[in-house]
Amino acid sequence: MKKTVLITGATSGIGKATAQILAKNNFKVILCGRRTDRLNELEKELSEFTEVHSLAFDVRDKKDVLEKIASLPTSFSDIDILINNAGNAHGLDPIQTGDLDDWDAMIDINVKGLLYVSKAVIPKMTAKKSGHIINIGSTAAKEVYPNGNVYCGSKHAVDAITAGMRIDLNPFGIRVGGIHPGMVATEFSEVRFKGDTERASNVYKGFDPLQAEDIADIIHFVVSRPYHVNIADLVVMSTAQASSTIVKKDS
Ligand code: NDP
Ligand code: 8X3
Repeated sequence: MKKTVLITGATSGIGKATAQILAKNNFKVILCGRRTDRLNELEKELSEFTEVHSLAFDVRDKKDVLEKIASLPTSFSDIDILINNAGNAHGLDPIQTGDLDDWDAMIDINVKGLLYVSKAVIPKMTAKKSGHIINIGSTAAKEVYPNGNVYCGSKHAVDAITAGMRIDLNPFGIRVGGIHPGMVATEFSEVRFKGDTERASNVYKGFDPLQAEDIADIIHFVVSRPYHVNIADLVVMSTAQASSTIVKKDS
């Protein structure tokens, strides 16, 4: 029987590539994001391969998150796999000049949004005593880099929450794991630099960065393991990257 997967942040980057690979490999997919035009387009594209349902919500709106997930039609309401992927960095400033709205966005989306979506999905998993939750962290969950302060803090929180979920959901036989990518060429830097496309594209110049499809491929591997295998924690970087700040670039 097909498994049902809910993916947040499916309108772009890692989430979109994950929806594409899973749809083509016998999973039913629930696509989440705010941009309805993109959700509609992707739903149309993937409906050729599988059953697809879209849910538009802002993960910061806890009432809407809970209502939208509760409103899923019966054929999609039994979620086997939750991929908490929605998130972004907002700004790259030293702590002394950081923007309060950027800080709110990162904590509210990357941390609280992940919790709201999980709160909406977990009860059915505990009731049936099975499920799989994958939280997308970052290398920023494992180390802190200059000016990364609050983004790194939000991702360290994701790492800690992932470990906490794994412990608390252990009696229910639910798999929980974190995947922590290094630099992936998506719209991530465009969001971080507020639409400054030149600054954003410079982030990925001079080396061969990870692509969204590389992470999606790994997510497909992780969710395809036999049920007794839980990939608990995975850090993935491009070969050119050794740490958040050490990247071998063409000279
Ligand atoms: P993208 O900017 O390409 O995608 C971000 C996704 O998150 C979009 O689909 C966006 O959808 C969704 N999103 C953002 N804010 C909200 C919100 N308030 N409510 C609902 N959805 C939201 O970036 P990536 O694909 O790179 O990022 C995906 C995840 O991977 C993030 O958690 C990021 O931190 C993490 N990551 C990224 C790395 C990278 O280098 N790119 C490296 C390590 C981790 P919409 O705008 O339609 O709502
Ligand atoms: C995204 C990668 O290096 O900007 O999490 O933290 S990085």
